[in-house]
Amino acid sequence: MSGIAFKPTHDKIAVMADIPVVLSGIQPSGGLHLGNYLGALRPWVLGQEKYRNYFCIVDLHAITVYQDPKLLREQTRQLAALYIAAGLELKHSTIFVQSHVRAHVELSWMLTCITPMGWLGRMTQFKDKSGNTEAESVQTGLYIYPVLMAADILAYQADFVPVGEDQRQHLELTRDIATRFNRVYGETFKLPRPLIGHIGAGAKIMGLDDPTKKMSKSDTNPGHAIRLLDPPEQIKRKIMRAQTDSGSAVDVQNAGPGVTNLIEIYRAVTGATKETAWDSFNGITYGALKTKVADAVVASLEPLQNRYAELMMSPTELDALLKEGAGKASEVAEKTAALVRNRMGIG
Ligand code: ATP
Ligand code: LTN
Repeated sequence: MSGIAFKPTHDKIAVMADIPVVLSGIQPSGGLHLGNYLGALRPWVLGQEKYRNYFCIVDLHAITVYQDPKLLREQTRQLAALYIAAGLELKHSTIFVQSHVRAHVELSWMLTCITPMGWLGRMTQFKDKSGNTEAESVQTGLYIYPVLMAADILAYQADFVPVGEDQRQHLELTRDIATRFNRVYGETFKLPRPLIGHIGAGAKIMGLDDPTKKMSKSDTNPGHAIRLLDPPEQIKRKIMRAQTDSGSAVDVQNAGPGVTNLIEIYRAVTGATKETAWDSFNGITYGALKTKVADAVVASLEPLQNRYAELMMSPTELDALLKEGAGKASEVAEKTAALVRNRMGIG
């Protein structure tokens, strides 16, 4: 292993006040899928030069549902490698693990104290994840999860938060919490704005097995999601089995959710314009469409997969860069926590 991948260091990030700040995160709760890549990771990479970026691995969010401790540790490091393999560069982006920066938890508690329960009960992700579980036994962490997310964002006074469509409601809540804090304790937080569907993003990629449901990490059906580290043959097999509409050829005027999802995936991975992609597929068989989509997905993931394999050969260096990232992030988050303590009369 040459170590070349680690040459840039966080030190080179330009700390200039006039550059907008971006923060986002992904949970190390399982194998990342194409939706995570197209909705979040790739737009982060494509936009990174324009912003001062903080990208965290949100392990404290992951434990809102049970995670095997050993696996969680492994997945955390794997996600760091994926961030870099996808093209995040340490000269533009600070990469760190959420739990390494203690200020997130402290801020989260302080913000919990001004957040009404009614706001949290309305979150659709909470309703989906708590599902049919009796209120008596739903873990409280799942319920207050969005306040921790607000703390992640507000700790860095982020201007923008690039996420997939499913996170829009959490972003609105973050703005509500910040607004309430500012009103009660005086102007403290910037109001962050979501960046959804920007720079070639696929803001909502649907499941291959059921194109009416968003592609999701925690779905256990093997035909549901294209995982970023799936071998090419597996990706092809999954796409060839993807659910399409009735009929056998693409009719762009009447495309159903399955065909639409496949064409949108193609568009997102190739960067083709809407017109070009849709026009070029009109009238072709579903089999031919799937072959083209599968080839495009495999080609777009190949560099990431190669780089990931290389990075995972150097776990010590990965850990070192996460430590360095946490140091940089802490400097900023601690300042915000100190300001909030001061505003609230603590310490
Ligand atoms: P889980 O199923 O465990 O809730 P997830 O697949 O929703 O996981 P997250 O870690 O919650 O993944 O999300 C990471 C990022 O990926 C977020 O910005 C989220 O909006 C985005 N994302 C998740 N699923 C999709 C999707 N199907 N299409 C586009 N973006 C997505
Ligand atoms: N809630 C998000 C993950 C997340 C996040 C964040 C995203 C936690 N903290 C801060 C953006 C900014 C999710 O479930 N995808």
